[in-house]
Amino acid sequence: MIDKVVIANRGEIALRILRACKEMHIKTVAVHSEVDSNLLHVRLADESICIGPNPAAGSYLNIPAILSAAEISDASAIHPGYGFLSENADFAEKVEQSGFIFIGPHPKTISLMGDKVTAIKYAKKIGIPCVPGSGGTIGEDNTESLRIAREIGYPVIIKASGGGGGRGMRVVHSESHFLNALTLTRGEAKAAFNNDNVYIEKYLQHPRHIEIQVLGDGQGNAIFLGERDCSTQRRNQKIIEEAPAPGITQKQREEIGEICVAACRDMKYRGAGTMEFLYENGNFFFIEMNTRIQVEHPVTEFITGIDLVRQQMLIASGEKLSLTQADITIHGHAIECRINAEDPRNFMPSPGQITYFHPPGGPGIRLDSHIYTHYTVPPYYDSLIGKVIAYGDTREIALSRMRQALEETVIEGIRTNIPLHLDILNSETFQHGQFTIHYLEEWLNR
Ligand code: MV4
Repeated sequence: MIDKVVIANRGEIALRILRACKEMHIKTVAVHSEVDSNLLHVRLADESICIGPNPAAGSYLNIPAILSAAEISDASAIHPGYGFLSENADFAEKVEQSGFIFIGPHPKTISLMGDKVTAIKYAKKIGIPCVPGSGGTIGEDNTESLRIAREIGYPVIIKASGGGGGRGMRVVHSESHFLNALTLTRGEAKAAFNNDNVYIEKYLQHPRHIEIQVLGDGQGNAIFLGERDCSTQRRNQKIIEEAPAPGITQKQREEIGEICVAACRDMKYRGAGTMEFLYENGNFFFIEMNTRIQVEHPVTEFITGIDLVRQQMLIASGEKLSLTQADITIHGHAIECRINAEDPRNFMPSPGQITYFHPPGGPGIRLDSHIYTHYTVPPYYDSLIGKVIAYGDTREIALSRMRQALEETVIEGIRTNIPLHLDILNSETFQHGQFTIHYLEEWLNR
């Protein structure tokens, strides 16, 4: 069993990982930037090491500094959390070459899924339903590219193979705009990802974003833990997620889940992962796979009763999956609201000192947050300061508990998006679970 873990992250997820380690009697090493010495998990960790200055490039993305910290503290494993180095294959490889366990998939799996074209090619080969499209990189021959786009049928979307998560994409509504859009997307892809490979898909106009949670042990055993609906987003930043996805039947869940599991068995997937789909008119279309623990993992933990971070640790220790698919049953409904330090009207970041904090509580409420009274939210990182997760037997009860939890929460000194969440929860479209990925932006425009 792993005996000491370096937590190579910050904020709420670093605290989440620390709590799992404590529960499992695993020692913890917090590595942090200068400003982050006051983070809750840094205070609670067995050891802490300042690895660099505040900009992430010098600290949370500083591979040599993190490896040195692991060496100095004689740790056995490194947990990357989400964001930062969590899906960096080069980092994972260096972690393993330095003799540590990377708590995540094999570096080759990260590379395979990190390149969207290789991920889609793999998905197609194994029988995962994909969006109709080029199925591969578009070449330099414009006549041929125009032919492919026409065959797919407009509107199409041009995506960068090195992108993902909404970066490096452009929608094209008619042939007259196609070649210009292709040139622009290629140029941006080259600049942002140093990779000008692009591919084309049919643009789905009203999809929902539904993702399947999987666990694999790297030895060919795998299970799925239901789905999450993450459609409520603005500019590719999710703000509310829920599980199960409203309207998805047990039959649909099992069908898509078993396809995902077959893929995980085939690639000997190791760790926690998520297959992302667009869902439209009753059909699932694979778009990408995330090879990390995700921000929204608690909704899945609520409806399955499985601790996903604990499972990550067990798998990384080399244990076979002790869970079988028969152990996974879905009970009730869970909703997560991401609490951001930002202005609820114009979405500007709102860092600064929290002068007073009162957390929510009560039946079915979970708070994953590192904040406390007098904590100062630094301006250097993303604005997520916590997540309120509400559970209930039904979606209505979960929603009602969420509303009450948000009303109980007091955060003074900075602005938060709690008022926005309350407005969304009170909207009829949200209450009926009848939303697409465009719902929030359209609602904000009105
Ligand atoms: C799409 C799409 C429509 N059709 N692909 C954006 C994030 C990245 N993961 C994929 N994205 C999209 N791909 C096709 N063929 C619409 C989006 C999209 C989106 C997807 C999920 C969640 C939010 C989104 C917001 C805007 C666009």
